[in-house]
Amino acid sequence: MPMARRRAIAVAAAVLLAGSVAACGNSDTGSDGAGDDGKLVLGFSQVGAESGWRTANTVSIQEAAGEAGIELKFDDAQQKQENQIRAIRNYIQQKVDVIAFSPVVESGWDTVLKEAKDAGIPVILTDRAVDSADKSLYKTFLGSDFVKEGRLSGEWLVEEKKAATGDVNIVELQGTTGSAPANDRKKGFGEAIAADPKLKIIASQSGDFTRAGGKQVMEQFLRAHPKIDVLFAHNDDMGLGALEAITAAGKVPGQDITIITIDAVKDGMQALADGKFNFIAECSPLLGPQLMDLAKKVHAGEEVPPRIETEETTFTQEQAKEALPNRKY
Ligand code: GYE
Repeated sequence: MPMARRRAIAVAAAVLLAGSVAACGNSDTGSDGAGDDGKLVLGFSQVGAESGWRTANTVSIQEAAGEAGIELKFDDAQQKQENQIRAIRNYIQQKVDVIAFSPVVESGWDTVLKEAKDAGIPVILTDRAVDSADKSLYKTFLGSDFVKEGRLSGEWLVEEKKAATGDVNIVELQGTTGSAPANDRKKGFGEAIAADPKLKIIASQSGDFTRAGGKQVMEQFLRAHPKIDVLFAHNDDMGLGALEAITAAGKVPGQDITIITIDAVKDGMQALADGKFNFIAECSPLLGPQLMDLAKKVHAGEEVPPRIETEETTFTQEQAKEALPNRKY
């Protein structure tokens, strides 16, 4: 494992540890929710530590809380909805000032969100959406437009394969089943490639947003399908895992198989600059500063827009080479 990555993991582990200690150790916040020193207390439930994106997102939130003078209670749900519900209930019991969370899947949140609302604690959704019909259950949703990321990926492919003759066989590595980014990226990509009937998704399966998942599912795809022209992976990490499977199968990634991913974290950008990936749609994990700003506003009872979208771009191999030296995550 490269040194930089090892260091990033060590930092993330330290951050997570510090966060969980804070989460257990601070139940004496008093009835007004303010911390011992009068700071705004934000209870945050993170999805997990499944990807480079998630690590960067956690660091962004931890750092921004410190800079904003907000006391952060942090919980890592290890990609399990039941853990997130438990963390949110703990935060309600502790009477934190504001709750924020990145919902692992879209469905099944109404009950716990209603509990927070009844307790008078404002909730902010960050990164991923919920499908609750009652929009009054949360104040705002801060995050990317995942449908657009999928669509931009598909549009690039349509252009790239314009001159190809015969069927273009695509395999798709989906993110966590039932998660907003998996549902939306699939939708956007599917809609865009419908413009060209020779572009065909011949297999589509979840790799759970992890490298190990991407590798394992890609191995299955390669065994089952002799002709794979394109891989669309819902995040960089699954694409990076798939690279190992593709190389092991004696194929050249980026040449024999065109690879499109989403996120644009450093390792993904490096693979793109090296010619192993062909295109990345960016998804920014740096949501911390905006989240802290929103927490202060909703705590002060200020109106906030119901939806705040992250600004993002896309990268080709040439653009990745240029952008890489200044990439923060
Ligand atoms: O793309 C993936 C992560 O929710 C946008 O979750 C996030 C996604 C991101 O595991 O790498």
